[in-house]
Amino acid sequence: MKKVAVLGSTGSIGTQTLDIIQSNPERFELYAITGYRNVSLLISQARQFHPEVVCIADESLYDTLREALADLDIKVWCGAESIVDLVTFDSIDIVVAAMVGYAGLKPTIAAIKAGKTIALANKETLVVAGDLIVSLAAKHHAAILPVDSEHSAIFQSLVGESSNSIEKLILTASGGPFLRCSKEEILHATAAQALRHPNWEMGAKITIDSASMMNKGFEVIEAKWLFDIDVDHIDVLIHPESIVHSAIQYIDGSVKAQLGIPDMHLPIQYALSFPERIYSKQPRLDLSQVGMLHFEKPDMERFPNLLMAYQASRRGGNMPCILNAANEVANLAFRENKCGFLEMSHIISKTMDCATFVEHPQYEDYVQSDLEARRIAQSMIK
Ligand code: MN3
Repeated sequence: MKKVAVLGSTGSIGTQTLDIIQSNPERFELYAITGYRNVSLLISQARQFHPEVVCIADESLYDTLREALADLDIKVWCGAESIVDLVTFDSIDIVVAAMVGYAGLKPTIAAIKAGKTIALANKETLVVAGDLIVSLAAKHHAAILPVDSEHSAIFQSLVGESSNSIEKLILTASGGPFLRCSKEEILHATAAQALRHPNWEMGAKITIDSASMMNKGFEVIEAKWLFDIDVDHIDVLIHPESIVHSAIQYIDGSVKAQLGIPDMHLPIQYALSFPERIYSKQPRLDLSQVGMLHFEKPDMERFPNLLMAYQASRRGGNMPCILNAANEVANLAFRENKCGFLEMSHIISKTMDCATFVEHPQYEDYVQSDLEARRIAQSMIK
């Protein structure tokens, strides 16, 4: 029996993780859940699963949560610091890190230091501080298992192989809703259009990142740290059907890929059950129904965020942290109709130019860089 803590249980990955736990009660026990401010969903999850601990990040909702669960024997906590404490509980085996953005960094570090296995959905953690995370994980013998579908595909394609036989990684990308749009059309894209992802149902922040290709840029950086491979050996390939979830090209020319329907249940479940594969009741991929699969190179001119992610990673140091902070500010501003679609790229690029570069950042440098980059990016928004 694996005891699981789900950080971000009310989000898209979080709710699907709970589905899997519910379908496999003989294997997994939900030990703790945390949410940002969706208190009603957090309450119903707590009543359904009876975890040991429930924590809400937004402290103003603490009383609502506590009163709603008063008749149950559940510890009710609040605040970001409580999430950091919660992940270190002795009983927890796996921490599913499914919070959105930079907020996931601190609790993930705490879980790694406590030697927990991390099922990592929060890619921003590796974008912001990949070197720190990887070195801490090695020091504390904490395994980091990918939940992101592309990285899960690579992880699954690596089974039985040695990492020194990899020639390159091929990360697939759906291309998002603007794949066939002209630069002019992208210029005038609205948040409502950007939120209509063709294949994947996800939260709002990542859906905008997918439309702008920043998500894929982040995934390149995520792959670099997870699989210890230089970004110049990571290719992005547009694949509109989202059936081939990613691939590895080996030194003998062989390409191994993992395929499936676009659904996060499988990668989440694989991270939870690893090294075992367990039965899933999700629908099966029927290639005869799919018929054709298409692939093409990405257009970095129409989608400059992808190029910026490569540049940030090559520069190294705190540059990916700056990239992420500026993107979080621009992404939110776009969703609130405070900046245009391509303006997001402009804000990120300017912030990367202006923020203080630190070549060998420590944890505190990341905290400072994040704050500084947010200030710079915010100053460019009306
Ligand atoms: Mn992905």
